[in-house]
Amino acid sequence: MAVVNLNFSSIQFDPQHPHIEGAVFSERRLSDLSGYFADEDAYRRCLQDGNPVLYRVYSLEQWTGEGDLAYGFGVLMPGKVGREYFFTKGHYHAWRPAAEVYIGLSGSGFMLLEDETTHESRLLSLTANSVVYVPGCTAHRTINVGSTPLTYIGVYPARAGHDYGSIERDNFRKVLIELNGEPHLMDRSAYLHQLQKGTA
Ligand code: PAN
Ligand code: ZN
Repeated sequence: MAVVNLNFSSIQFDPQHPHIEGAVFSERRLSDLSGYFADEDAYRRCLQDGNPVLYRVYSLEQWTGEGDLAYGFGVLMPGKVGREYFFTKGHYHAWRPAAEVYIGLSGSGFMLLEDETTHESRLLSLTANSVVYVPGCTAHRTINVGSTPLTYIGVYPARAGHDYGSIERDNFRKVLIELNGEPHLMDRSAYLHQLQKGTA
């Protein structure tokens, strides 16, 4: 286990199991994301098969001064609900101007971004040795399209906070599904329509 001096810290970690002293640990299982996946029948079937851990987050948020930063390690498991890849809940920052930098450590995935005002979407690659800049006022979700855990670090202003409510209510306008073995981004409404018609 890594030891952290809260003010001057240099930590070494295992990306798959970044247990870090002082980090706040949270774990989301499939049941915590009820209503998030488009294919509700597939969601129910997955739940009946068990309630797998979708992701774990280890957050270091003990700095509270103006100008301070916080950061978190994410470990997002591989898998799908129906054709939709496992993802994080996604959120806006409570303090909307707060941007965030994501650094990919291992695995293969994407970040889905959505501008709060224009609703413009962006799908950006998040893999080992990649960096994604998430501007303020932008909802962000991490998606694992690989067969191994997707691990990453997110660095954000200490005062950013997390606002989950809007995404919980409205979700993202796009879904990332597997089509012919490849990730395919499409409108949620179109995918829901296909599911209703049974052509998905
Ligand atoms: C990340 C996220 C992490 C988990 O550290 O908190 O990827 O995603 P959810 O918070 O959406 O469940 C971050 O963006 N922090 O701001
Ligand atoms: Zn964030």
